[in-house]
Amino acid sequence: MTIDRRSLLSLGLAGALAGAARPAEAQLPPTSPEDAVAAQADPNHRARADHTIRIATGLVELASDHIVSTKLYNGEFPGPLLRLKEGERVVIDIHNDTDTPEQLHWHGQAVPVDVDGAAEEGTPYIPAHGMRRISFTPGPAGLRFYHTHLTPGSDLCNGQYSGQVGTVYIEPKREAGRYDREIFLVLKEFQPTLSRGGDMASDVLANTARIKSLEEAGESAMRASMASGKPHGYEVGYEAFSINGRMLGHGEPIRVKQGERVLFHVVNGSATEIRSLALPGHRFGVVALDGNPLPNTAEVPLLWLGTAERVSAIVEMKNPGVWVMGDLADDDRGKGMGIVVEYAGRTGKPKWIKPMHYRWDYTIFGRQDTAANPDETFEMTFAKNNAALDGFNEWTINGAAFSMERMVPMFRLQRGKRYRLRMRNASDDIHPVHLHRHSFELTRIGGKATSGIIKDVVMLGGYQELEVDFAANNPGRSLFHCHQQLHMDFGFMALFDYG
Ligand SMILES: [Cu+2]
Repeated sequence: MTIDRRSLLSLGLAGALAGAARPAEAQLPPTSPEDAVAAQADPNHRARADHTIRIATGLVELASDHIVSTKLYNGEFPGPLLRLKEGERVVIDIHNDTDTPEQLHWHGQAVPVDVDGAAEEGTPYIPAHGMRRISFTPGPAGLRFYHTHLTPGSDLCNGQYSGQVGTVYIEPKREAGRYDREIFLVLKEFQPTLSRGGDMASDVLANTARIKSLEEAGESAMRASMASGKPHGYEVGYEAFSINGRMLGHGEPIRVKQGERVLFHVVNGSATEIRSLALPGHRFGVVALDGNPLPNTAEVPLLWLGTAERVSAIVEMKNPGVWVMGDLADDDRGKGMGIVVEYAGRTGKPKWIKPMHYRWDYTIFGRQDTAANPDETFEMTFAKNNAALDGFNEWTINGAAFSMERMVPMFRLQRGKRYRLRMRNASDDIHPVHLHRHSFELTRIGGKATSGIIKDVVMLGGYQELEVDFAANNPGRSLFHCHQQLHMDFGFMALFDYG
């Protein structure tokens, strides 16, 4: 999806997206005083939705000879780009044409529990062959996204293994950085399969210092499991990789002109994978992480994104040619993880040059000072029980695996207070951890203090520590979880709650 902003605006993007709006098929009662006021102020307000999303099985043409069948939003991959305005209430109809109940999660937005899209928090399901009308006030501004929020477990046809991912852009009052046009890229794999042990990228994060006690705990648990005859727990791999639903070389190239400043909004829509992205001969001027402007807009040679992370970066087009913008991993790029960038007037075979290895360091985008002390700090230790659940790894937070049967909040908060999460990873996996309905500030990574970086997903390295702060300003249940689908589904979740 190459978006030329001016031409889309002239075509009326909002109109195009709302084109599917129809009279309501089901009227839900107002769910909040705000809703009631909106309904009274404008009786027509609830007659039409601003956007309609339909969940149904459809086809994605990754290449002309490679077509997959999976669950999609509005029959497309990615789902429609929803441009919302910060603070302007929207009404959205979500139809579920499948045989199973669904959840649609508004990732990165501070919305109420009844619309957030997580059953664990209490959001009602979108019933099979039914619909839900929801309404919320978008925010905070910036690059967000929406995706399904189920726990498919071993069922690799469902949850985020499917094609249920779409981008949200909430227009900020002020755009970060000067640019000529913007392009949205959704990185996504298809056709998942289970394997024993994996090849998950591990040399991703800059801080390589490991915490001795975490390493000893993790390694001794693993040794004991191996000694008892257990194989490695299952991991997921993929047959096909794509950007915006097309394998490398099988979609339209991104056509650029020399001297253009292109703002790329990159979403990692993967269920399980950490992704990299490089454009040979060019650098990325990172202006936002997870949609939020940064204290420092540093230039980097390539991007690393954990599952569900977003990076917005400006690339100055000053190296004419035909290039492959793609993943560092030759296997994944070979199976489609890339897109061609073509300068005007240039032809020929797209060129890939392997970049120098580069490790991701969040702190270069932050301030080098120490955040103010929080009101309270919660310690969280993450651990793996190798192959403990029918061959799948079980994941625990402070010794407990999450269970849908006994959904007791692990952390009770008080509204208005500021909390610190001190996360300790007693496993060698990288965990992209996520907190629903709140943004957090990175305050310490690998022993290094930082401030000013606001995110909703952050990668925690193997046997490392990380601290984030957040304000309890959006009451109700909020789900905290690892965004790696296999980790989340097999225990790596906890609930926060406050009134
Ligand atoms: Cu994880």
